[in-house]
Amino acid sequence: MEDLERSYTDGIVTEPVTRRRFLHAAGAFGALAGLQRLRPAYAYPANDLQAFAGVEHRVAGAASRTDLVIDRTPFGFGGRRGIATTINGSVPGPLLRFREGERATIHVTNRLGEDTSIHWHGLLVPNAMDGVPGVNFSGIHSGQTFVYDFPLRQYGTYWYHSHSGFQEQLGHYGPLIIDPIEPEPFQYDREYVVMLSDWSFENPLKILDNIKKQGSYYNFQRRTVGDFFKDVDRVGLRATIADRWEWGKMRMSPIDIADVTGSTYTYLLNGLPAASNWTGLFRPGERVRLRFINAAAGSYFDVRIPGLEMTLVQASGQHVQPVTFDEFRIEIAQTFDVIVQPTEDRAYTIFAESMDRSGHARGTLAPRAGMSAEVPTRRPRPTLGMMDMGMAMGMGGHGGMSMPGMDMSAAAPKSVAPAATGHAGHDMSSMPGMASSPGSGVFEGTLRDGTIIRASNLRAPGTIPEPMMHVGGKHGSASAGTAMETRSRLSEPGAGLGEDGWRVLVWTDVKRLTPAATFEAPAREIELHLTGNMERYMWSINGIKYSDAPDPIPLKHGERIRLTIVNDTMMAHPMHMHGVFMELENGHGPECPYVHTINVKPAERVSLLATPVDPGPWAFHCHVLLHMDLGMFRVFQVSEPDGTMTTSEGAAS
Ligand SMILES: [Cu+2]
Repeated sequence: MEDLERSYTDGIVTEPVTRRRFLHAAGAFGALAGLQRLRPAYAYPANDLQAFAGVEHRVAGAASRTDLVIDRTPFGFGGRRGIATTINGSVPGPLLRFREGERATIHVTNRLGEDTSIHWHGLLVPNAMDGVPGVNFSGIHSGQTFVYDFPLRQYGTYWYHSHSGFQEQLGHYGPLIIDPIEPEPFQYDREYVVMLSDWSFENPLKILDNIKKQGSYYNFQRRTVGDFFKDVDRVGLRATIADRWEWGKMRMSPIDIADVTGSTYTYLLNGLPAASNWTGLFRPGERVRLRFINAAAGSYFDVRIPGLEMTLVQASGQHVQPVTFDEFRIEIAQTFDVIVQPTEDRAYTIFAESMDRSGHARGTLAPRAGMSAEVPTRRPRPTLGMMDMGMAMGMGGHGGMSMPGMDMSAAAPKSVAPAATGHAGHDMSSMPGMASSPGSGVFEGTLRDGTIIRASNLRAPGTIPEPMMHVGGKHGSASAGTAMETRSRLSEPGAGLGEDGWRVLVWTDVKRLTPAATFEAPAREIELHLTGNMERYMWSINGIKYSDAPDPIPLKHGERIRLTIVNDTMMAHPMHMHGVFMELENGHGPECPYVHTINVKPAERVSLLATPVDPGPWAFHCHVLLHMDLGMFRVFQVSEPDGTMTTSEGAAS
């Protein structure tokens, strides 16, 4: 990926400053004023209830020209400053607000001194407008203005971000809302965008360098001898030793929850660190819509608002049947719209812990500005179990110490090795063909990049994939610790969640509001394996990183496909498909929800249905920025209606 070549020269400036020096600098350098200026309107702590009622936050008007300028701007907090990659001078960028059915015309001017781009995450746009350099266009060169112009074919909460280098990590992201033509099936009195992200004063290149040298560089929370004896007390010596031995063999650690952590990240809510306490105002009894967006480069957040239950009304921007819970994990690049109804005349904390518990973002809902509520203490770091290694079928749970080596034959489907087909790279001829197992299709072959294709699938559309054994095919040296068994984990809240006695949102709870009128079975199944090696910090798909992948994966215009994503690693990967909504097969048939991004847990097998119609090459990748950068990325090429393949090339003006 050419645009991901390292092009940073100045990057981030980190300079610890004393208070005196900081105040001195503030006069000359404008640091304090800069901080104020950096914040977009919707991120200001509220002091006027009226000003925060709904659509006043609109920056871009529908059907009118929107201008965005990408530049570098000083950014900082807590006495530290750096240089952010900003959109119209702010982090996050301005809220873009349009109306469904209208047209967006957005002029993007690049003042960075290096190429940039904007991708409209989750929007169904013509291929040339999708904004991925090297896939859809050549990028926006410095000094140039590129005009994005596309019809708005959907409603909902989305966001936008750079697809160039590490600009997204440096602040190049913002929220995007498309108001629906039809009235929404739920009511609310006011609304706020709650955009979560992660910021580091370290240059992203330095972060990558550190982590490549040592996979656990940012993981200071290593297990100790004390932990060992605690585990012995809990599960016994034999199980503890067996567990440690298995982890060692996998060259993984059970605390590899996140590869970049709060030891370098500061977690932000609407561009503000926890101490700044972003505040959204309400009048007691009002229904408040919170549009949560996870714009982090590498962090999942577990979100709760103690004292308030939340009702999900949209996921990935699309209406869902209301489901009520106390906590949710927001996947990287996902959006969840929830409604809360605070009735008391008091403040409530919006608490967003990072998944690995190394830090948190925080904001407040309050009847008056300047109020705050108790901020919960972070829970202990979760540990992965053998299930996350694909080793403990039907045993144990999260954070548990399941004994490996159990008999897997009872539940394992019989595998039938297919005839070996043309396949470069690693040997997949012993991959389970599964022709005889229920719920899977007839093996058709593997593409040169290792993607498995099956025809005439037998499993009913919308059903959950069955557990599968991973036989042979370890995806080469770029992959370590290939999961032995993969299965659906959509009903699980995820590592570190679900043990606090409160309700946690899981994907099997989510159903689309209106069932699909037609819900056809897929004609073909395409199976991709997420692969990697944490110790060497290599990430790939089917054991092949993007730069070595031979061809795009071909899709036919209008064909119904099942995309099966198998996570053979022990880290979670939020996978994002450009250009098409996917229907997550979570057991609800025609009520399966639409998603643009789906998290795939360790050792999980997730399947989605899709009917791509917009021709051209579309990116498909992990939304952990470093994983994408290092090769967990593919291109799907959708044919023209007449079956021909064309490459779309946008041109900078
Ligand atoms: Cu990933």
